[in-house]
Order: sequence, then C-alpha cells, then structure tokens
Amino acid sequence: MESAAHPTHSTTDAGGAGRPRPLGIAAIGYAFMGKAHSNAWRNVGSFFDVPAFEQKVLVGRNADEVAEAARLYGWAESATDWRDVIARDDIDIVDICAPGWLHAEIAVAALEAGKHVLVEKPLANTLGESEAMVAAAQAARARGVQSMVGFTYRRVPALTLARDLIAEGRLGTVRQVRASYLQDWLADEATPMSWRLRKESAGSGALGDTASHAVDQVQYLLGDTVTEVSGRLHTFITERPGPDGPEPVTVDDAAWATLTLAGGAVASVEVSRVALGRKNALEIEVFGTDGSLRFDLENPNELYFLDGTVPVREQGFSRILVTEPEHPYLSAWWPQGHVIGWEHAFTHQAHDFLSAIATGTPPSPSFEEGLSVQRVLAGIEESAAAKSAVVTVTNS
Ligand code: SOE
Repeated sequence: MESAAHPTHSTTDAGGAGRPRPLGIAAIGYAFMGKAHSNAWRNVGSFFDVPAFEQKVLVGRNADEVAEAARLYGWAESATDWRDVIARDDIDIVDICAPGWLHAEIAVAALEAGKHVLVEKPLANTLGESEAMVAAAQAARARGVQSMVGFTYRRVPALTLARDLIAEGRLGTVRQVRASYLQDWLADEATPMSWRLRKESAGSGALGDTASHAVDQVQYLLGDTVTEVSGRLHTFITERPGPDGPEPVTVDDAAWATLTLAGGAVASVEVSRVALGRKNALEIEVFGTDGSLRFDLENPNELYFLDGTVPVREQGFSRILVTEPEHPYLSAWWPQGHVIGWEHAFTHQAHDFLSAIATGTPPSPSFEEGLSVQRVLAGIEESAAAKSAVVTVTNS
C-alpha cells in the first residue's frame, strides 16, 4: 500500500536508472505492537506530510497468521524469515516489533545491511546487546542510515507540551518528579505463563516493560540524565499455569526506584502489572520552583499546569485540553476539542521517523538514549539485588 503523501523520494530503484521510488517498509512482528505500528504506517500519510513509502512486507513466524495480519493491516505481502526480508533491495526501513530478545540480532543485521531501523522499547534485554546496537547505530549513522527506539509516549502531545514548557523554564528549576506506571493485566494468578514472564525472553518484568517508559519520560521531560539510583523489585505471583503445569515466574511484577539526576532533581518511579484496577495508568507529576505539571495517560488529552508565579490566592492547577492547532502534532488532526487517543502517538512516531530519514537528521530517542535507559534499569536491578544500595549510573 503506497502512502497518499508526496509521490517521490530520493531512494532510487535498483534497476530503474535513478528513478525515485517510495521507501519500502518491512515490519517484524504482528502482535500488539506490530498491530499498533501497522496502524500508524497505514494512517500517517493521510494526515502528515511525509515522504512516499510502501507497506511492503509483514514478517512473523506463523505463515498463516502473519498472512492474515498482513491482509488486515495493509501490508502488500507477508514472510516468515526476517533475514530474507532485510536482504531485499526494495526494503529501506525495518520496523522491529518482535519481543526484546530478538531486538539486537535483527537491528544490528538490518543496520549493517543499510536499512533504517525503528525498534520497539526497551532497546534490548541486556546491556551487552544494547551496547552492540549502539555501536551498529553509530556506524550506520556515519553512512546516513537512521535509527530510533520507540518510546512512543514522547509523542503524546500533552507530554511533548510538558517537555516544551519545562524547557522554556515555566517550571523554574525542577526539584522533584513522581512517575508511576500501573497496570493490572497480570493481577489474576490464573493468567498463564508467557514470554513476558520469563527472564530469558523478557529480560525483566514490569521493570523493562513499563519502568523503561517512566525512566525515559523523566530524562526526556527534564532534558537531564540519571546519575544515581536505588531500587526494589518484587514478584508477588511466583508461579503461573503453563501447558504442563505450574511454571516459575522469573521476572518482577512490580518495581520501585528513586533516581537522582545530574541537575539535582530527584524522581520516584513506581511500576506494577498487578495493581488491581489500574489499567494503563502512566501518571507523571513534575514540581519546580515556579510551577508544576500533572499528566495521566488514562486522560491523554489533558495536561494540568500550575503557575507558581501568580499570586498564591489565584494559584491552582489549570486543565489544558491539548487539542489546539498550536499544540504539538495537533494541527494534523481534527478541529480543537476533538480528542485523540493512545494510538495516535504511534502515528506521530512514524511521521517523525520518516521525516528524519527524508531530511537526514538523526532522530530521537536514539539508540544511545535507549542505552541510557537500560543503564538506569540495570542500576535498579543491581540496587535491588544488593537490598538498598545506591548505585552510580555511568553514561559512557
Ligand atoms: C504492556 O505492559 C504494554 O503493552 C507495554 O509493553 C507497552 O510499552 C505500553 O505502552 C503498554 O503496556
């Protein structure tokens, strides 16, 4: 399926005598994230000004299922071997939506093959894999090949606006951040084992899955880097039903951490996948010397701002409905007041990645930024294992 946007791009056809052709995209994975990314590729050209591209091929292990997903999600074809796909001359972008244990192998191979790479978060399951991915990204960047990690919440307009307000100094000096990400999809002990509950496939539990988002948000919103962490992990449900009986859960259900940032701010992070009643609650509060901000992903179009520079008797959190054309990304969507949802952030991500490729500007979050989050997560694990030690995070 070709995007309706600009018909040409500087990429040239293999045998086409320099004829411009659309960028060819391959996505690897067709489950939850593969579906969310596919939806973004399918819609981005209808709303944003992006270079021409084609949804060429969707890759997955089960031939019948991936063929059906490709048909439903607008891909021209499906395939079962990602290696064949990244070797193709008509593929320019590889979008990795496969589980974390596959990220490093696919990303490094794709970058070496000269493909631009978008990879779902977290960057990888281990620091070693993350470092290998950064090395491959740096070598590829020197050849004009781009890479980005999918911390999608950076592209929720209310959070982009929060970052802008903080960068403009509207909060003064940020002292304190509270970031929590609470879900309950694992609260039921009868929920069966899956790859997300095994350390060898998922790397960690709520820590890598959701604290990665929270840590990225803290660093992104403040434009700062974590230097010190103290953490705790806990597994409440230590066994889950497997096909042949109970199996041990080898990752955390919940994690807690305090983070110190280079600029002196302190953040708390709390995440859980067993917080009964909280469905997908990414809540962030930022407190500065001159103002404060509050956000809750369960109301994604709203940002609450308190201006601490007005007289105290007038102070209070005001609700900003982030749907004005002046707000980040919103001019592409509907008239003001017509709210958008969770999936739109993926469309914004697709737009930003395509634009970076078109302009040759390295996009953010880079693999280096993804590695920086991994180092914080590794510090939390180390601190948790040592029971309360404070761990220094080195960013080089
Ligand atoms: C599952 O906890 C999950 O799908 C995460 O993997 C995503 O990154 C998050 O956006 C929603 O929750």
